Amino acid sequence: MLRASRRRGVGEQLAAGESRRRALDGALGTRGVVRAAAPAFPSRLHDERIAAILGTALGIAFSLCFLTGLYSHFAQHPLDIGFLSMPTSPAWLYRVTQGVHVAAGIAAVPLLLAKLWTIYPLLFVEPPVRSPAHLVARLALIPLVAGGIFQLVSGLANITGWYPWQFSFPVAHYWTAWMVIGGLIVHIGAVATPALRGLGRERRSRDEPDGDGLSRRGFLGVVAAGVGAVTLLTVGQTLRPLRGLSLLAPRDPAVGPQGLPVNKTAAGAGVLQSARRPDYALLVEGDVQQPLRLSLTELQALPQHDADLPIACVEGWSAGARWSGVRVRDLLELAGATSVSDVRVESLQQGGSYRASRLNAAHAQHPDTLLALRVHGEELHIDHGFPCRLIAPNRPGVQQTKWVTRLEVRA
Ligand SMILES: Nc1nc2c(c(=O)[nH]1)N[C@H]1C(S)=C(S)[C@@H](COP(=O)(O)O)O[C@H]1N2
Ligand SMILES: [Mo]
Repeated sequence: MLRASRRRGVGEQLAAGESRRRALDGALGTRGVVRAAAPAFPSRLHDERIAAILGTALGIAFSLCFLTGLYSHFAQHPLDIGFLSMPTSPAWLYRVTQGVHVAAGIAAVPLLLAKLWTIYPLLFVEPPVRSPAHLVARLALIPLVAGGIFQLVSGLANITGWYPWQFSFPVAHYWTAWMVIGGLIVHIGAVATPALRGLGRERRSRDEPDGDGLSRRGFLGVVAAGVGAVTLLTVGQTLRPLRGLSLLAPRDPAVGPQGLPVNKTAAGAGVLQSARRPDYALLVEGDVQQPLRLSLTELQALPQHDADLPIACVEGWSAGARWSGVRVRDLLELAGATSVSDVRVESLQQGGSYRASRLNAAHAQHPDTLLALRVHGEELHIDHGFPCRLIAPNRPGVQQTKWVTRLEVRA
């Protein structure tokens, strides 16, 4: 389908080869370099303009992934220096940034495949290295391409809950992101000139002699349709109105007990028994004047407040809900915590990375930061954190700790 040669005379083919060679010469700053390689790659789609358009789209997708990913990283590993500490509003911020992160990563898959196909003839340029600058540009492709493929493959595996590897996904995903972005910056420096030329060049499709296979515009159309399709078929996991279309998404935001997805179940966390024990108690301890030990009945007797807040998982799904329960700040006040720099929130769950989380001062004092006892007017399902779970504005799902049993206050 992508083959440009037809039953043509030898002379014609040579002539066509000659013009394609010129086109490839221009592609990506390889002027004069691909001469030897060009005739082996006859498709007119190995083209500077296509490479530039796909490269721009991919650069945007990777940059969105990087920035939203950094935000997610620092939301989970806060620096807490002045303005860098995580804000409590807007409450939906993390939901949007992480939705964009995963959607941009998914959209990058067809873009990357198309881009690699467009430029792969450049792997065979002669000589392979022309100058020190060219060597650096080519070496930068290793972190960019290998790292980019790793990010997309491991990210997709992560959102589908598939962990076939031994390494820690967040750590590997974070450090590889820096490699990719480093490679991307060098790459942009190396290809800026030909890319701008490619983008600025007039569309030549009209004077192009008729060939077989896809036109440039047709090829870009197929790629755009692919990007649109994977986006529409997955983004419903966070954009509720598109839920019905969301055939490829790993999560349906409305499927689960009480109409909410569950990430870790009570059975998976090993709390089926401990969460239902009649002697369950919530402890409020640490830098407080009056440590508290509250039974579930006592928690239920405290003033209850509502908050409409989303669960926004790092995996890119999110779902809004109406929670009600006790304000964390009321508990802090009750315990006589006069100054609070942070609060460690601990679960009944014994092991696992997400058995505890931390509230910064702003989150701890926010009126919507609740130890929720109910959702949508019902007692919490055990998989959603019964007897009580943390819910607070603008936090990654991993920090909305379930089956909470202890708050440790630090002054
Ligand atoms: N104790 C505990 N709390 C936890 C988790 C966990 O593994 N253990 N998973 C978190 C994650 S990753 C998410 S996305 C939310 C999901 O909440 P839900 O299962 O009620 O939808 O719970 C969070 N709370
Ligand atoms: Mo999550």
